[in-house]
Amino acid sequence: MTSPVSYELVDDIGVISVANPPVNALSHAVRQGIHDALAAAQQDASKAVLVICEGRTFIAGADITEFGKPPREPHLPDLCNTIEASSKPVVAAIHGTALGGGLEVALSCHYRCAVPAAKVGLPEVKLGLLPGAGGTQRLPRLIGATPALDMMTSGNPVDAARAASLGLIDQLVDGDLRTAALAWCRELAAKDAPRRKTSELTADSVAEGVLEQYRSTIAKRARGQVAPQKIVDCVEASLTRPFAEGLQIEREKFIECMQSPQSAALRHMFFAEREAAKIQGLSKDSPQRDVNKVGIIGGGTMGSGIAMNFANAGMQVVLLEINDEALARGLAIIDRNYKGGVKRGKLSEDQALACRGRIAGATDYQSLSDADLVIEAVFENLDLKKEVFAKLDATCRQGAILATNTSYQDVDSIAAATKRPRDVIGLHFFSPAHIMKLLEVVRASATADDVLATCMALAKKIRKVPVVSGVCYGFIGNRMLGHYAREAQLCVIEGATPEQVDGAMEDWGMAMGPLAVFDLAGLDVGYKARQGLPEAERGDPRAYRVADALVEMNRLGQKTGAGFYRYDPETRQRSSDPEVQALIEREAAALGVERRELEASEIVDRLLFALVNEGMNILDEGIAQRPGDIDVVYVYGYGFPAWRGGPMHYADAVGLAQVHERIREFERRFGSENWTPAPLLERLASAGMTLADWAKSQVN
Ligand code: 3H9
Repeated sequence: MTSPVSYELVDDIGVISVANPPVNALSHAVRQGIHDALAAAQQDASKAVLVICEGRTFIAGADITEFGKPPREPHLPDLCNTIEASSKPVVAAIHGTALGGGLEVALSCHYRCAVPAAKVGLPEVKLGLLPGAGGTQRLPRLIGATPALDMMTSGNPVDAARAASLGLIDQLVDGDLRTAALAWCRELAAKDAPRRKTSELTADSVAEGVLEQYRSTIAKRARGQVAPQKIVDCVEASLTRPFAEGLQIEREKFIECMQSPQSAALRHMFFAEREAAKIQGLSKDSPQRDVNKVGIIGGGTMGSGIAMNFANAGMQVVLLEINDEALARGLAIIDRNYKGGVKRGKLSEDQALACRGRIAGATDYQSLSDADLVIEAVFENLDLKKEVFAKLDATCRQGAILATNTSYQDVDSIAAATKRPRDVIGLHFFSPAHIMKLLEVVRASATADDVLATCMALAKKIRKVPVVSGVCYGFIGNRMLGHYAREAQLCVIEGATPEQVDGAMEDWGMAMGPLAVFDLAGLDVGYKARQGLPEAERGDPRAYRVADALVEMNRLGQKTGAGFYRYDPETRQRSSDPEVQALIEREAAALGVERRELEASEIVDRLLFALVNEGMNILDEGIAQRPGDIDVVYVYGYGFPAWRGGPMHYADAVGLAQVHERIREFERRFGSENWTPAPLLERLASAGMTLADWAKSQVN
């Protein structure tokens, strides 16, 4: 087998070239190749050694697919030490992204240059890990503990200019990287430049209390997560211990992280997100349609947010409203959002102006006649949506993609309102649409393959994470949420306070408890959705008694200052409300429910296993392509903690037999109407299989 690493002498410079597409990950073969090339360079006539990569990027890190497999020598930390110990100066030439182990390789080199468009970072924390090849020891020594902590605990890369200002990059080079890097190597060799070993530097000490400050900020920002705290421990070692000892500490903590369920969950999410972009039965290079001009119907909070996504990606947008007044309101929301973005430093004033300039307003359907994609974002009413689609059918050019942003409605019936159902698709954005990453792409029964492929590619262009869903009430996310919401509210009726329910879920890791989320979204949203359904399809009526009563009292949530909680008008801080507690007790008494104490563990299991059970049905019905897709929906759309890996990964981590047993117990206690184990769960639990095994068996 040919090595992904080649070595050649170019005049008197030894050039180690890595070619391991797509991202030059440090597989065993790459580590071995660099190791062998470096050994050759020690023996030949080279005066300096250059490490450079082919393809789109410098080394983007350790090969994540090798994690969990038996480790093979040369190990990366040893390879980094070998690079640093080279008898000849070693220069890293960076383009694309030098990430994780890739940056650790560069940190072990004696000099680093980069193209201005390059980015460098240590993103291990996003995989529940810490830099494990000397990064925690070398980076603080090179650039100081504070910027190193910022980079490592956030995992966010910095651009080349910032890296240069930090002293992480020595030279920014214009033009061809290889040519410039070779010239620099010759220059260094000619002046017999020293081999600068990062490990021999002393990290500047930090002011007292700085590390503690990081620990307490991280405890809030990365609540429940282990890796970022261990990164602070390692940086502390870099300040107080000799390099070799620090390396040892890093190794121990890296292994602890690697074996942790948190890292398993985050690594699962890394691959699940990428897998979700792939559509079963559709090849990677399926034909796509051109989309340059996008029409949005409805300038409410949702439509305005959706419009911004496309304008931000450089596309022309027309926002359509029913009259000038409504249009002015929609455009004002957009102006406000852009202003907010500038204030928060998300984009510059010029960028905001340019994006805003791409959004035009209109009140006449004719202005959508040349749009390539139209997204309807009007009220959640099936008849109204059908009316809109009939108009679009009459107005839009042939070949235009017609999308609905419905959260619940039947996309097949919406498509049937047109004579071109092949062009109709669901694009379900999440609020606030210009910020939330998730996009459910709803494939209706007639949706053409090229329409689906176009929308998946577009999602990436507008920086969303797309997940394909089949047609059903609520699609993947909201259909499951119905069951989670039911249990949250039944727990309240049975005896828990809203604070106990939300507190249990937030302590477990959810970004926000369910009742606080309903208050944020507006209790009228669920109310209206329920009213639109026949009574038999509204679910357990006991669950919604309190929410319905709150809406009827005009307590709609945050927007009216009160819902399940009361909200401070200034800070939006929630506080409990005795009036709500009295209402809950009245409703429980009216239902004949004898209230009791509920343990946090019961609340957590009921809410999460309600999600899992419905997720199993969704998989069995083929609504979601794979368990990982459901996890992506929940992590990116519903505040599910990534370090728990999404509900389906969590079920695997708990053990499907145990989940099944607990659901059976709930069935005995609470009745089979809400708690019947999903057939897929029954099958997998009795076969002793995991969902991950099942997903693999479905592909083969
Ligand atoms: C580490 O380094 C630990 C060390 O400190 C210590 C070790 C001892 N490995 O994202 P894309 C695949 S931890 C294996 O769509 P983009 C990816 O699955 C690592 N595979 O491209 C996908 O495969 P497919 C620290 C990887 O252009 C394909 O490459 N490094 C890896 O949007 C394309 O990926 C990181 O965490 C990998 N490391 O973004 C960096 N990376 O086509 C992780 C990617 O089959 N990677 N693949 O679906 C990234 O952030 C992005 O991939 C990157 C490119 C920005 C590089």
